Amino acid sequence: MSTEVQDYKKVGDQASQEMLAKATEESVDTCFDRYETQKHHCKFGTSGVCCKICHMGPCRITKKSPLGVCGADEDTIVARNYLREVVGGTAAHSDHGRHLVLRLKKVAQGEGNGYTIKDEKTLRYNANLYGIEEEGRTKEDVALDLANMMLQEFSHQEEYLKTLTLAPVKRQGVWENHDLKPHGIDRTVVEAMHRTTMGVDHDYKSLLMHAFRTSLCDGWGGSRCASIVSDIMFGAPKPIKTEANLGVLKEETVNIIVHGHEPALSEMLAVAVQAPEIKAYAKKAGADGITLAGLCCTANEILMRHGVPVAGNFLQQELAIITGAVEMMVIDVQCCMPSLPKVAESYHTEIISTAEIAKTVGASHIEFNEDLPLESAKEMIKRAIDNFGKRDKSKIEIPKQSAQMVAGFSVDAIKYMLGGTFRGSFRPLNDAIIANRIYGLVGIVGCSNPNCKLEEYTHVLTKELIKRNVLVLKTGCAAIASGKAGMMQPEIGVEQAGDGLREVCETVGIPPILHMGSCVDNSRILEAATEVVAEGGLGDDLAGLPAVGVAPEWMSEKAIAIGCYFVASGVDVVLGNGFYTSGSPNVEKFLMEDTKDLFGGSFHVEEDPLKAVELIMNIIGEAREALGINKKAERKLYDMQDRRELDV
Ligand code: SF4
Ligand code: MSK
Repeated sequence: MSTEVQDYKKVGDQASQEMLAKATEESVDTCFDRYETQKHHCKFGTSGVCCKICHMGPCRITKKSPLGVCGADEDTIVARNYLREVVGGTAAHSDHGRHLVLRLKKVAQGEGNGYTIKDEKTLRYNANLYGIEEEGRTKEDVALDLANMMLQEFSHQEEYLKTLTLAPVKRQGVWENHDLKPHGIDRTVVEAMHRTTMGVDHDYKSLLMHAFRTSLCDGWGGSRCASIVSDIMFGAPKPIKTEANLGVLKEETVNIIVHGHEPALSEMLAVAVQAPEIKAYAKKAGADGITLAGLCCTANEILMRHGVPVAGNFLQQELAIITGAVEMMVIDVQCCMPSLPKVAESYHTEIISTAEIAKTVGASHIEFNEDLPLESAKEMIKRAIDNFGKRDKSKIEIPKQSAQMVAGFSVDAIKYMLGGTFRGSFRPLNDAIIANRIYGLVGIVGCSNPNCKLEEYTHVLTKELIKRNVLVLKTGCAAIASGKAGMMQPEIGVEQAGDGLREVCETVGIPPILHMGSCVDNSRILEAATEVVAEGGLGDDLAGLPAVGVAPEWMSEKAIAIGCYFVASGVDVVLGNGFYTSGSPNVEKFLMEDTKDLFGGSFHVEEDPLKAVELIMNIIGEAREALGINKKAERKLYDMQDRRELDV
């Protein structure tokens, strides 16, 4: 183990600091140690000029050797590598979406085996959006048509992605004009891999345009399908209270952690832990109940629908095991470190992998029985309970820290908060933006990364933005970071918000930081922005809205795909750390500048959170100026008449 990791302050929250100190004492390696041994990164890799696409290479571009064996220059190599990263992210989100759509199809065919259509209203609303006849038809018939339509989103060979038609008309025109509309998701991804293989597409602009085309398959395709179908089968999220940080684990209970991204199994686990026979089984084992908690985006999925507490985000997955109090960690897909079984060796924790496509050496692989999902979930919980007696009590140390939070702001929930059941609408939000009570909207999304002081950027940015009357929308691990820091307790958030934002939040009863879900739920942010445009008064396109996306501490290819679909949708995106593209000034110029002319939004890199705040305020200020709403905030406080009009 590296001896260099002594500065636990590198990790923002105290719970993580305590667990890192414990890990050192117990000689357990974590990603923070491994980062120290890996941090002298290869410059060819970080600048994107290393190519190993064919076996004449690997080729690395330098001043002395400016071309690969085949003649590829730095622009081609950097753009090819970039496109392949976007493909990785798009494929991950979309495959997640596909599994859910296939499950919805089974439910519709009467083979749900415990899964049902929980939210008929959401089903019918979305069927309508996609032009599927729903009136007078059973929910199963409607669901079958919707599932089949969504499956075609993957398989279309000649037609374009249907979901694109949900974007503002002007945006659709931009995509049309730039030939950016993707065909089916599978076709687009396969084509991307073809374009980037040896000897095919060598024009960096053409490669990058396909990166943006591919990303649209993610944000408007696979991710959107995932969010819609999850809402139909598990219920559209509504504001719900829960708690976050390692302190949600309990010494006296059996602790089970679900980790990854797909909600299907964790939904069943959330149901199964409530079963009387399971509770009795835990009692018999000497436990005072069962604590089910989440990590990463599986956590976001079940916290938004069941209030299941969050043990932590991406970089706390190993630290959770180090508490010595986790009986079982159930992993599915994405962001689950292969190191987990190695960490678990020092404790009694069993790591269970559950997805056919995601096996981990050292984990027990128990494929989730789709025919008997509830039984399967109960068996898994019983196995965790059996593990309770194997704890080494001398190794148990659970940090005390946990903070209350409110999550679950789907677009529907926001509409409801703004206007009530019968008048649900974004009008009050648009009016507040026009009146400069709310200066703008910022989506803060993405991961945590040991390459920076954990979560500091996210916290500084969030605090400064709400102070300046910016309404913050959050997803993924960035959302969990704010939850752990207590900023998602509405009272605390409101206290820290600027006057205008506070006034709106207090009037309509929303917090200034809205937890909108998991990584795939970034599609909800696009949906919310589309609602703002449709409501009127703030332009006719997503480009030009006083809105910005930020990925402060991103690490995953998925974050690159997300950034690309925001930019292709016309929204500026600020990154806390840059891409592996510095080896090609042309590629960087295309991503950071040319895209502004093409799409209306572009990437910006700013490593200093306070400078990022200034940058974001300037981008929003320019948008407000162009919209003609850059006037001073109306300082009028709401009177009773206003309140009645906003009655929620
Ligand atoms: Fe080298 Fe060209 Fe092969 Fe890449 S594709 S490894 S640059 S020869
Ligand atoms: S889990 S992709 S670390 S946000 Fe969605 Fe967190 Fe990033 Fe994974």
